Amino acid sequence: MQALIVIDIQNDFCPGGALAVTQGDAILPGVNTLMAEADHVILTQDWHPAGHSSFASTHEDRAPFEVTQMPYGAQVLWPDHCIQGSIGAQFHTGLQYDRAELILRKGCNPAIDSYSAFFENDRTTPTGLEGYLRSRGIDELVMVGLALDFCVHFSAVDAARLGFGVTVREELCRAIDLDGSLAEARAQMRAAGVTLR
Ligand code: VGL
Ligand code: ZN
Repeated sequence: MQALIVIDIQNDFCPGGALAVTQGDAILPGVNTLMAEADHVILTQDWHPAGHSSFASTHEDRAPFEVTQMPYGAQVLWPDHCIQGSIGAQFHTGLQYDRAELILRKGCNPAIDSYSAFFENDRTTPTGLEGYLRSRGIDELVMVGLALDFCVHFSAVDAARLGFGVTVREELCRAIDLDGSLAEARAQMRAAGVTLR
């Protein structure tokens, strides 16, 4: 059984948003078509408390897009984005997601970021999505959304490692591309057995 996972198509990741991904909104028509056709649709929503540890503004003398060391490893520091309840955290108004069966919110723990829909950035704390999918007999995943080199990348690699069949539809994703992060993401997805098409 297959499910479509639509990752973080929220105002803050679209043009005009706090962490805008170039052409992030250009994927909307194609994603809407895929959602209309999919057997099962799951959405993820980046959902941070104010003052989240992944925000540069939370740390003294730190600028957005710098990398810092957290107890769980390296972490990019981001502009404040997707704050719980804010307009920026809402899904883009052009996203037609009535058919979504599950909306998974992630990044809620103030101390740990969560790019992946499966694990927080310590790579061990589960979100519960694996159990949800397995208990519903879903073993094949198609992923689309934002950003290809962060949340789509980590979700795809984790899903493949957990044994799901994973296809990332690259033309229905857009990337941040920070210091070669897109090339790195592609290499790691391929190495994990993710199908890119
Ligand atoms: C994301 C950076 C920070 C994403 C989320 O959705 O790719 N990127 N938070
Ligand atoms: Zn975030």
